[in-house]
Amino acid sequence: MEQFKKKLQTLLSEHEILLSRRNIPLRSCNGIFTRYKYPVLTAAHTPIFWRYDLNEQSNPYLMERIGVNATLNSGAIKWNGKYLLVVRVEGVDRKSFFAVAESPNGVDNFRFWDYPITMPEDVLPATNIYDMRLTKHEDGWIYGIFCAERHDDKAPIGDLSSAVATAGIARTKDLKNWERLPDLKSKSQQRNVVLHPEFVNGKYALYTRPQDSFIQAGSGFGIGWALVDDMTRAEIVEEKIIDRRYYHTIKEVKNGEGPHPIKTPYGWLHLAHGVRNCAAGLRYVLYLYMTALDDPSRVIAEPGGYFMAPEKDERVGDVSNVLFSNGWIVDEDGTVFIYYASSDTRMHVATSTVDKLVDYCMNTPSDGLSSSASVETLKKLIDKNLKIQNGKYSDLNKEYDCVELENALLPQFD
Ligand code: M1P
Repeated sequence: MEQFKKKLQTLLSEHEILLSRRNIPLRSCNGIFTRYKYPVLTAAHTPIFWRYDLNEQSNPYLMERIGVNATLNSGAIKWNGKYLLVVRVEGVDRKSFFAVAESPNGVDNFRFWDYPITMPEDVLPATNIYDMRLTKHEDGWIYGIFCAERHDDKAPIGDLSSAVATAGIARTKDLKNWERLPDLKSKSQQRNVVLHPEFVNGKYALYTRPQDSFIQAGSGFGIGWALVDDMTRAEIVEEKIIDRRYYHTIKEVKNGEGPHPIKTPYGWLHLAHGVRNCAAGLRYVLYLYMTALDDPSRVIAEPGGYFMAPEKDERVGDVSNVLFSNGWIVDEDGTVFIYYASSDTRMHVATSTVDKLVDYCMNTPSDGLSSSASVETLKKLIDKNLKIQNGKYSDLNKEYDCVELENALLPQFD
């Protein structure tokens, strides 16, 4: 009895230390965003009372009964002054479900609500649901659009891997009680479907990702756009591609919209993921683009290359070399909290501001789609900079004691 209680005390204390740990901003390497030292959520952050049976009679060894494998791809929303993530929690049984975790400041102290979300089924129950995008729409509802995955019953007998992806749709007013609406009707499979927060020409607007099969985007060619009359029976009748994929780019194999775009005075700011193939497998990175305020389907800025890519520990996990984001929050003061998962395993935050991200989009050269174009772009910046550096800043390097500077900076790279 005493031993059980002691063990439980240790478990609870260690968990509390993890949950209440302060996060530490790391020195920004590129001036665009700030990463943080610790992930904001890992499998170990899930409540002890989800994983252990706390009854000494039925669990005398105090062993874990329901294991959690990962906490990843989370939708995000600011709600009653708190930073909320609708987390994709993946059990050791490979099933994902949604659960809300809440933080007072957006960068640490995330705690799960007591119960996961009970998501009602569509007419055809799904085997797995994941990657919710949250949209507080101007119609007054908060919508959650997510991937609903089912076995492909047309697959040859014995093929238990082929699946079909559709966009599941649900809505809520309190993030606790969810009304399930029929899955999005579409000619192709769909994943990474996101609802735009405003009506466009009096209709609901969806960012889509048509795909040839469960994995391959193929002839889909990129992030799509479709207008829908009614979210209670959403159907894609016409779909156009607004953010195309190109050969030998970071989004050559596939791409997908992240969270819904942020409205700025200069246009809609979008966060997306791009995928390319290499000898090590698929590599997922994050990129930004902007579209016009009067037409959110018209691209107005397309900075070349990635905005964020996996670094250090982020590179390794269940599906290595992956950054994926489907949630961000913008504060009244313009701070942007970017929530991203690394390698399908854990959740992180990075912070920036709307102004910086817009500046990044507007002033980062676009991808010229060839090595020679990249060199020409680079030469232009070098020409401009050498004039400045050799002019009014010609004495800069000499003014610093390099050893002293290095010593001052080193601890921050920890
Ligand atoms: O494993 C990486 C990601 O793979 C898929 O992304 P996409 O929809 O672009 O193919 C998704 O299963 C996503 O959940 C996962 O993180």
